Amino acid sequence: MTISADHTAQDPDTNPPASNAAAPGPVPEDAASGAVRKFGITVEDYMLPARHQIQMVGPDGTLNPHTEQGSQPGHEYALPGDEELMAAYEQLVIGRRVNDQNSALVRQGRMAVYPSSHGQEACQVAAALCLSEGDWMFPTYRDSVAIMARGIDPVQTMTLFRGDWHGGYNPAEHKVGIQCTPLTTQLLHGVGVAHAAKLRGEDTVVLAMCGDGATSEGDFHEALNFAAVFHLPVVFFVQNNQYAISVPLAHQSVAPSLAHKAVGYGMAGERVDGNDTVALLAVLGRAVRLAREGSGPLLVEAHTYRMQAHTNADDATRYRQDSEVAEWVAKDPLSRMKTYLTGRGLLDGRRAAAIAEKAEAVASQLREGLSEDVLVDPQDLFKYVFSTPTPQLKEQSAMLADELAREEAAK
Ligand SMILES: Cc1ncc(C[n+]2csc(CCOP(=O)(O)OP(=O)(O)O)c2C)c(N)n1
Ligand SMILES: [Mg+2]
Repeated sequence: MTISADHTAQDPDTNPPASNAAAPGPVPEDAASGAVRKFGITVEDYMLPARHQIQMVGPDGTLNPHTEQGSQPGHEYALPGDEELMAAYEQLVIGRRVNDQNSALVRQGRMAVYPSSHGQEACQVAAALCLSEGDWMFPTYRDSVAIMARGIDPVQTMTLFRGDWHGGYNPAEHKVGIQCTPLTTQLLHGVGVAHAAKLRGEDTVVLAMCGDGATSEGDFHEALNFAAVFHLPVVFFVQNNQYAISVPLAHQSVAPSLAHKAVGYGMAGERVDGNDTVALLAVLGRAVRLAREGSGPLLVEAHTYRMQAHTNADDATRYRQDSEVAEWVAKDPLSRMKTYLTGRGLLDGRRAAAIAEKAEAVASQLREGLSEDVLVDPQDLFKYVFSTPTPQLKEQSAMLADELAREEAAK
């Protein structure tokens, strides 16, 4: 396959120059040609993911020799700093505790549903830590831990899963989209925000998150293509946890990897061990940096595993073997990071105990904050959809009011 670096050599009749700021216009001296100069590699080698997943710390918690980290020219990664690693470890411990606490709260009936990211905490934490304050994150329903690691109050973060009518936090204040359940819609929201930021001349980067199953949605194609054509500062972060509920990835895609999909849109892709926090910080950190410098969008695929059921409403034993789960438990992101940091002399028993105490405090904050029942007015369903309700909504609202009144009368 040969990919031309010369994006300006297009037929001017079929690709007329931009006539206004909203049109994509000719791609500037862009990512691809810039990368060719910057990294001294071909456009093809820039856009295609490295031949192997990037992995810096192996499952046993030891640092891989530089030559065995999966990097190659143009795909080279620096080890993150000690402070960043320790901040990530703290969030990993809190994230695991929150995942397990919430699963218990669901069983007690204090949360309606919780899509746990147990096993995916490295992805969650790195997604939050790679962003600057002015950047935006667009999460899925499984990304509560990432939202908390970005600094949003734990109880506010979980509001949606209590069955409340609203998302709990103000997206504009925190620069975090509401957790999306309709698959992949958040990628389009993220691309829209990136487009607006670019038109305003801001240096905002958008991290738009989705799962492996979501890459089968039409919205995935539309978001990636729009971002590439408009040369937007978006990092698409795909957490490939191997399943879309009960459907394994092999039934959805036979691409060499999901990261390879990037090249079809004219953007760079990379794949990384999604249970290696160190590699994730390095790979996502570099992707965000490149996007901010004007590279256009990039796609990062993290190979990870959902160690628990899809949600409390799912029985994972019906579609996967215990032996498969055990294989991934052996690659656990948390114990890996603990061994690595302890070996480096950055983590000792005292520090680990202090971090565990913080995690306990967050868990008890959740138990307390989620202990009261949510009081919802069923009419709120209709109130905030449009500023002027449509005739259909008015009709539905009246039907509901009538039904509730009859129920009340029958008591
Ligand atoms: C548009 C749309 N179609 C179908 C669903 C039902 N659904 C909910 S989660 C899910 C699987 C998604 O898998 P993936 O993207 O891999 O994310 P994961 O749950 O593994 O994090 C499906 C099909 C949905 N929520 N939205
Ligand atoms: Mg999945």
